[in-house]
Amino acid sequence: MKLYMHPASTTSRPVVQFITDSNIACDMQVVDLFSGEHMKPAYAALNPNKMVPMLEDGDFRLTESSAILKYLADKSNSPAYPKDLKQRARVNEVMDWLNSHIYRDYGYGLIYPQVFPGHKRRSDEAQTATVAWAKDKCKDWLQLLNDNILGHGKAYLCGDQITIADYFGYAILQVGELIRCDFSPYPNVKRWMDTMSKLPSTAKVYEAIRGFAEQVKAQPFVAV
Ligand SMILES: N[C@@H](CCC(=O)N[C@@H](CS)C(=O)NCC(=O)O)C(=O)O
Repeated sequence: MKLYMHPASTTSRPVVQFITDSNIACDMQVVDLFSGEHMKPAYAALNPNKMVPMLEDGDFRLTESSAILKYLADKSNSPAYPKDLKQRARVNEVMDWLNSHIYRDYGYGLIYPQVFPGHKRRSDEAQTATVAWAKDKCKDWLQLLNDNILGHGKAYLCGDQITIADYFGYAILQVGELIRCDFSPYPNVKRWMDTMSKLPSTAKVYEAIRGFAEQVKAQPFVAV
């Protein structure tokens, strides 16, 4: 198998980390997002979305980090994607929640417009309004994550065992390091983030994004 990825890509990181932790045999093919390799015909022919990650397993190609995680977990018979119907449904539920609720406001509303020029809104007014609106929404999502998903002393998002939802969720929440988000008002979120950050694979997989956070550490940002 081959994973087309980039170390600075939020959605590549959970897949790379899961592959690493699960000892899955998979080559890593860096697609250089910074030089626009993903927009060029060679890669666009493989993935018309022109994005990473993309998994190639023989002549089968799969996009969408959430779907790739599920495929790899099933293929490797991983306990991180339980077979029990209800436990599996819970993992799917949390991954959908992360992807469709918090990531939309946190990544695309709060963080990326402040950090990536291509996401910046066209006027100062639109930029300020986008970021302020997203910040309010993120506070609600983080409170829900803290009280509901991670409440009742749960070690991980779906219970006492790590699942692919944790790999996915950590990648999404960790991007907040770029704008120096502070999770201390959400102690369950902070505890879970600390647990995930201490996985042996985290340092290497998150090296590039932490290097980027270092580069922008003097810039003022609106954060939660
Ligand atoms: N929903 C997709 C999102 C993929 C995505 O946004 N990839 C970004 C990197 S994190 C990308 O390739 N961006 C290139 C671009 O937008 O030009 C997934 O979860 O895999």
